[in-house]
Amino acid sequence: MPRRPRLVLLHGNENHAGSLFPDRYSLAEHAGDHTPGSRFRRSCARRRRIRLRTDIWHARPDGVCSSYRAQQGETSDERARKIEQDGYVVFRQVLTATELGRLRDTLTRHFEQHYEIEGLGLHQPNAAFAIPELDWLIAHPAILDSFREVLGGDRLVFTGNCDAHMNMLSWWHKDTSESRGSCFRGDYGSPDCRVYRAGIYLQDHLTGQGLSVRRGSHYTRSLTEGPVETVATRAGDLILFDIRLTHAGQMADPIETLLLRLGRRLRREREVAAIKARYQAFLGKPKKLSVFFTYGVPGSYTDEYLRFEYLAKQASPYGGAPLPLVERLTAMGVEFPLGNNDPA
Ligand SMILES: O=C(O)CCC(=O)C(=O)O
Repeated sequence: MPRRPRLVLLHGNENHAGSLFPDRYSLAEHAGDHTPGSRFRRSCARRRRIRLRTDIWHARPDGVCSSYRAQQGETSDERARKIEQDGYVVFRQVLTATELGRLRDTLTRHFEQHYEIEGLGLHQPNAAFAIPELDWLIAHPAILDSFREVLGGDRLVFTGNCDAHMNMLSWWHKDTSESRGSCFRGDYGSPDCRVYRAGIYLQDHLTGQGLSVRRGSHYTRSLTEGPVETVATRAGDLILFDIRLTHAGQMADPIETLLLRLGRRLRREREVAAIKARYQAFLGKPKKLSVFFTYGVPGSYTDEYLRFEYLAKQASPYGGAPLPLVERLTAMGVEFPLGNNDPA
C-alpha cells in the first residue's frame, strides 16, 4: 500500500533536526518509512547523532548569538554609532525575494563552470570583474544609501573588491590582508579609516554558520581580541562591516578540519573539496551562498586599500571593469578609479 507523506517536526539550526539551538521550528514533509526499527528510522537517527556532535562543535566559537529582533528599528544615528563602536551593523530586508532569486541563479550558474577552491568550498575572487551580471547588486540604490548613511556623506568610492562564495569554510581573519603584509601601513586604529564591506547571504542564518564577528576588534591588528558574536541574519539582509573587523564565516567541524589539513598536505584541495561536499550533503547541510564587496570614503585609507587590491588584480585573468558596471556606478554618483582600469 503506498505510504502517505507524514509531517515531521524539525527544529533548530538551519532546519537541522537535533540542533543545539531549538529557537525556531519548521515543518518539513517527509515520506520515509517511520515504523520503529525500519532502515529509514535507523539512518535518520544515525544522521541526527552525527549532526548533534558537529553542532556541539559549531556552537563553541559562537558563544553569543545576536537576537534578530533586537536589531530591528534602529535609527540612522544608532546605526552610525554601532558601526563605529562595534565595527558592524545590519540593515534588514534590503533585497527583495525577486532580487535574491536572480542573485541565486547568477551565482549557481557561475559556480557550475568557474571557481577557485578556497576553504574546501567554491570561491570567486575579483567577482565584480569575473561575474559582470553582479553589476546591479554592486550599484543597488538601497545598498548605496546604506553605505552613504554609515559613511556619513554622499561621496563614495567603489574599490573594485568583490568576492562570491559557495559552501566555503573560514576562520578568524580581517579583510586587510594581514597575512600578505597588510594593506594599511599607517595607524591601523585610526577613526579616519572608513572602508566598509557589504556582506550578503542568500539564506537565513539565525543561529550560526553565517557571519561571526569579534565585536569592536576593528581598532587592533590582533585576531584574538573582542567578544565573539554570531550575527543573526535573514536572506535579503545587508551586513556592513569595517574591513578591519575580525570575522569568520562557516567554521570547520573536526571532520572538516581533518579534510582541510589533508587537502593542504596532499595538495589535492579539489578532490578533498568534493569529499567535503558529500559529507555536508550527508549531514543535510543547506547550500551556503554569499557575496561581499567593499566601498570607502575618498581619502588615503581607501586609496591604500584600492592600490593594494589593484596590484593583486594585475595578475588576475578576468580583464578590465565591465562597462555596464562602470555606467551604473557613474549614474549613481559613485567614484570608481578602476573604471578606467588604472587607479594611477
Ligand atoms: O562567506 C562567508 O561566510 C564569509 C566570507 C568572508 O569572511 C569574507 O569574504 O571575508
